[in-house]
Amino acid sequence: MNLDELFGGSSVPSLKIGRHALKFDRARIMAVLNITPDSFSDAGRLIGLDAALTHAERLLGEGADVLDIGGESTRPGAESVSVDEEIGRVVPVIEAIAARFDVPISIDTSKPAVMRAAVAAGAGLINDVNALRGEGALETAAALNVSVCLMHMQGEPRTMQDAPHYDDVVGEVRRFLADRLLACQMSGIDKKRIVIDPGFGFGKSQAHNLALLAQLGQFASIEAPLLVGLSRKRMIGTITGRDMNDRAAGSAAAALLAVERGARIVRVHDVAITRDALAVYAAMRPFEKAPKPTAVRPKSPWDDE
Ligand code: PT1
Repeated sequence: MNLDELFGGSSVPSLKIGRHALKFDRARIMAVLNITPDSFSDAGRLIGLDAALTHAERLLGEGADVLDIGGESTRPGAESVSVDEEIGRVVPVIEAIAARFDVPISIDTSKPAVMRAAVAAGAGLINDVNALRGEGALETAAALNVSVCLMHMQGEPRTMQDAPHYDDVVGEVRRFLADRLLACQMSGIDKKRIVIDPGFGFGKSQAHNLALLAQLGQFASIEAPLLVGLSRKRMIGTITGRDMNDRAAGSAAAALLAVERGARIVRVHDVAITRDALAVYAAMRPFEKAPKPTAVRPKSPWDDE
């Protein structure tokens, strides 16, 4: 037995992101860096780049393990942007971050041309809310030889919250992710490079989101690291009654619940508070005994009729 084995080094799973390895000896924090007109961009782009770099530096100082850079909003009702616009937003930021910081970079996109440009600029993980279902996306990701995050979404961002419907949300999302995982492997993507995500808020009612969170353990049967994005979402606002910029505590609680149920990566805006919440969990973890038996499901105020 070598030192690595003694200390769990070689037995801990990890995810390759470019020249980095994201080690899952604890839950990892993916910090959101949105490059959209309502965030850092401006007509001239220079001030925008500077603001984005300042924010990236802050996220890293607070303990982010990965930066997820996105140039197109995918929140409910969002309109899509052109390929050129998206590349123009994200590539300068990725290049600048890759040049200045030693951090794994993820690109939040569904467009093959953006994937290529972002990877050339320094991204090592493709985070596609469309799970590589778009024209040419799967082939592009496979050819780029990078890691990928496959997310479940019912419908498309502009209309996905109109009337989400499932007979069995957990079963259907799990089946979808298992199918996409297989499709990726058949296209030549190494299974070790694939992450899955149930897609909180993407074509889901409050009850759907809560069922997914409560039963996140069901995704353990898919042998891929689980990523969740709950940060500042409407789901948290509905529970707490708080608006977007006042959801950090609720989001940290949700992230913690997800990690307790098996999530390996949490995609968040509020890195410092999330890191503290996860540190409490990591400190407690070694003292755990056998899992508690599951109680009868109590009634939730978010139950559908
Ligand atoms: C996510 C995610 C993402 N979320 C991954 N990528 C967004 N892998 C962008 C709301 O209900 O969960 N996983 N990229 C942001 N999208 C949303 C969706 C933001 C819903 C807000 C809501 O408020």
